[in-house]
Amino acid sequence: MYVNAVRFLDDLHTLRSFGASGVGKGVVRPAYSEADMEARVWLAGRMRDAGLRVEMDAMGNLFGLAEGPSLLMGSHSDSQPEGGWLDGALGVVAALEVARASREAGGPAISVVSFQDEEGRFGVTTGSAVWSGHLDQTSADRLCDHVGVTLGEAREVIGGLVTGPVDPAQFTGFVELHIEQGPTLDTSGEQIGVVSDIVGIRDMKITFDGQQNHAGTTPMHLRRDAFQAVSAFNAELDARFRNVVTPATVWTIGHLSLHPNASSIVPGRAVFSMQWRDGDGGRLVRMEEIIRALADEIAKARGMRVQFGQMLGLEPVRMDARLRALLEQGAQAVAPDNWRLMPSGALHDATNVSRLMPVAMLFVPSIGGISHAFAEDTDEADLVAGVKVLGAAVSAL
Ligand code: HGY
Ligand code: MN
Ligand code: MN
Repeated sequence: MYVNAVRFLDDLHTLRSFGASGVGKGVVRPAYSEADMEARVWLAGRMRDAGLRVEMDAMGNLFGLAEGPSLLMGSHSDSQPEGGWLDGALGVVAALEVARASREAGGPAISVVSFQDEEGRFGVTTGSAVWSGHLDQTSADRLCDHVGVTLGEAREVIGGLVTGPVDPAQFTGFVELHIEQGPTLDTSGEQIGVVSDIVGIRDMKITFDGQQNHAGTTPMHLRRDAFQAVSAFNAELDARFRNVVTPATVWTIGHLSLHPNASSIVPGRAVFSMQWRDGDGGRLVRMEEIIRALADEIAKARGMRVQFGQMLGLEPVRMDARLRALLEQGAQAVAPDNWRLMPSGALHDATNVSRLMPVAMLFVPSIGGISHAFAEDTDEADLVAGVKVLGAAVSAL
């Protein structure tokens, strides 16, 4: 099979033009934004050019389908509010190239997917969560982004493009190429990572309600300042986790909104995102207990109310042994003794898809280990190597 590196890189750079941030190679292409929808329309055209039948489900997951049973490949083309050009996009465009190359070589049938809202404007990997049955459409539609728009409202923009549900039974498996998004391969100098497992995740909003008041006249000892509660919670959390977490466990408060967010007002309400990830589902549960107990304790001590939002999450998953072995053989052929087996600390659509069929994943290095930032990048030789490994694996099917 001949993987066309020029055609692949050309498509990848064209996809970057949708929502280009103007800062480095970054993109701003959140789910259902104008840039995201324009990118999906362009991708649909490239799928048709590749001889694939285009379908879009009600979530906006975009499929390019081969005839008959096929191997599904792809990832997502939505981005974080500030995202890199490769997170998700690489896997989608690589899948497109492998589908074309395999067809030209008379190889196995390959279908392509770009899932919607992998980056969780509304939750955690929302598009593939609904497609896989992990989340029902009605519950998904009620999820809100950080400014109060519901998914149900946001997905109205896809109206005319929807063709209907896409039956997973036609796919024999799913393979996703992605950038590593961490420092492991860049530090070791290895070109390819074959994924062993994907970590599990929990994500919920926490709200402290105190008392909004005047910032000049309210004595410090009488304040019920919601930001002070968040600050105390954050300062204490690491110590409470100490005997539970490992060096591989991560936790993040990435979004905080204060009400009414004004210099001269003691904030009465603080809403923040609490997210934690680990490869051990039991540890995720213990961390949740600690989080809830600490937030309750802080609210009580400060005369506040605490509310916990809907718990979103995915369990850790193991990659399929057979598909993984094919990727390992491909890695050894393309980058002899210059690849490794490794877990994924980032979440991926493959986690949801593993409910439906065997899945496997492949990584290429991220320069400086940077991702979810405009500065995200990968050497083009490494990007092409990743596509070649996919090509080799498909040839060996
Ligand atoms: O956050 C994640 O791991 C993924 O990029 N959505
Ligand atoms: Mn991604
Ligand atoms: Mn991402």
